[in-house]
Amino acid sequence: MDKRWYKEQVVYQIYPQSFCDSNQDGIGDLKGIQSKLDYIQNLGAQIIWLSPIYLSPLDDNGYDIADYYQIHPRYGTMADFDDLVREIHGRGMKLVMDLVVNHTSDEHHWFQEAIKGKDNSYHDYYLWLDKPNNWMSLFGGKACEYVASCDQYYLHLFSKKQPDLNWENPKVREEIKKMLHFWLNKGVDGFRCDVINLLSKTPGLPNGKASPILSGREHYMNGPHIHRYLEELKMEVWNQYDCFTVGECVFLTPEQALTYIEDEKELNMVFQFQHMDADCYFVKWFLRKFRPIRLKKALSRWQEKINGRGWNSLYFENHDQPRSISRFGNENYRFHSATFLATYLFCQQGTPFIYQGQEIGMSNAAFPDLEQYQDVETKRIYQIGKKIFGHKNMMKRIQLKSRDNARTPMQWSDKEHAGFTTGTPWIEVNPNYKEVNVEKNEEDQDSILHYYRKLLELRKNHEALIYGSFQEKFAKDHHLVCYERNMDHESFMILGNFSEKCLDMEKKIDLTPFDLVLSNYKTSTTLLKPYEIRIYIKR
Ligand code: TEU
Ligand code: CA
Repeated sequence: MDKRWYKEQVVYQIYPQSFCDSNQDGIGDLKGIQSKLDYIQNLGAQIIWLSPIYLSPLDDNGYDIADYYQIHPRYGTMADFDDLVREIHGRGMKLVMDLVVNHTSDEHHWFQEAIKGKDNSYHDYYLWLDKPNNWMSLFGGKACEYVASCDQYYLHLFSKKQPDLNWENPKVREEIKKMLHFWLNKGVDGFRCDVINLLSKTPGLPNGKASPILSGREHYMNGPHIHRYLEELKMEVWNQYDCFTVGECVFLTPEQALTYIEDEKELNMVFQFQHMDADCYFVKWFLRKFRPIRLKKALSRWQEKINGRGWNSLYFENHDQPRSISRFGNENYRFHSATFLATYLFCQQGTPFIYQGQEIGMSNAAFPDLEQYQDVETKRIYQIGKKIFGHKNMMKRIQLKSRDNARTPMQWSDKEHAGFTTGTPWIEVNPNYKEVNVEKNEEDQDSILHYYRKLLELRKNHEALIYGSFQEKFAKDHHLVCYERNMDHESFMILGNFSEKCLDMEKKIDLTPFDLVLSNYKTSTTLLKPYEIRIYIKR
């Protein structure tokens, strides 16, 4: 197993517009981020990933890019960006940017040219159909849209303001490589590659199998030329830098993952989604009751399949997912379920990803009114879903699953708007900010934040927790979590109770050969209390 910095370090994801507002216009910005670098460093994270900050009409909060070379003025200037990179590197930290190249904004000048007519030189930068096909958008509804000036339809797997790029066109690939060099030469240390397994589409964009779950998906998930494109990026760009890549890959199995990450051949690691199905069927809006065993099974499968052949990413939260306490834990056990989840996940083999606010136990805002939501996906799904399920039922789904649950402002203090801004925040603050905030976490030695620091420090100081092998015990147990991390002469055991009921393990495990290293309860008996978790080391 090659030892690499991005395997040993911890990533902290920032959603820039919701992190910290330095000029009180209600929107987080680069100077705000700069003012919080101490905080991130003290947490024990060394890599910062920024969600998109490029020029954009913000239909999808920046995942719709209008110019890859410009910073959106609401976040600051290119000089602010260069400053931020310098500060980050000055601390020995790294910066990872979001790379969104499956699509651009419809306001990108390539697309503005492309719609002028079939003979325009940018026309085939995008994907066109003479007749619509049956593909469905990941945001709901049809995936193609008519353009009168061309008498054609363009493909958009996401919103109609996000036309898909034509990766078959070598000119598109040249443009992307040029842009990557631009950011890498500025000192950026890597990329989180948005929906990277969707780049390649079956030529001709034929109809797919009709399915309630995304008709057409067999024509663009891990499509025919995806590996050729990624090899090209790797050979012609990434290999020339000490650069880190994590590819977001929707609906990926571990077997498929290995085709991208075995021996890091194309990407260093992927974000997979299988453990995100622990409370839904395949598509997030089709709810089912959360069961810990489903989460356990999915995570363990990835550990076992990837172990020794590639490297995992470890995440429960990001800007697209509801908060993990509300979803997999229990808000009534905020401290214990938050620390349980962190320990259970981050002691596995892979790179830990923390999403802003996770380290202080932020939970779902679950806004009751549709008007409180800003997300394009939420609004679109509501329109489609209310015809089938009705208003009340749709609102229930949205409260549990809307991406805005993760996008409310970072809760810094109990001051107005949680200390995020003194202006009017672009989205409402979670009303629980008086209880749940950084300041309170700092003051309380027994807070979630302090626990995170101890946990990350422990991982940093023990190679077995980073590179050690993974062996699960009690795999079929619905509530007991137990696994070992072994390496050379060091061996750890993680033991926890994934439930609200006490769990007796006296007859299950002999703890005599172990020493306790870290735990989220003050006393340890043979009874595991609600969401109790312990890290043991073998003597
Ligand atoms: O998300 C890809 C994706 O398929 C889902 O996570 C999506 O956000 C949604 O939850 C499906 O129900 C990436 C970005 O992370 C997301 O923010 C963007 O909206 C999307 O790509 C398009 O760029
Ligand atoms: Ca601002």
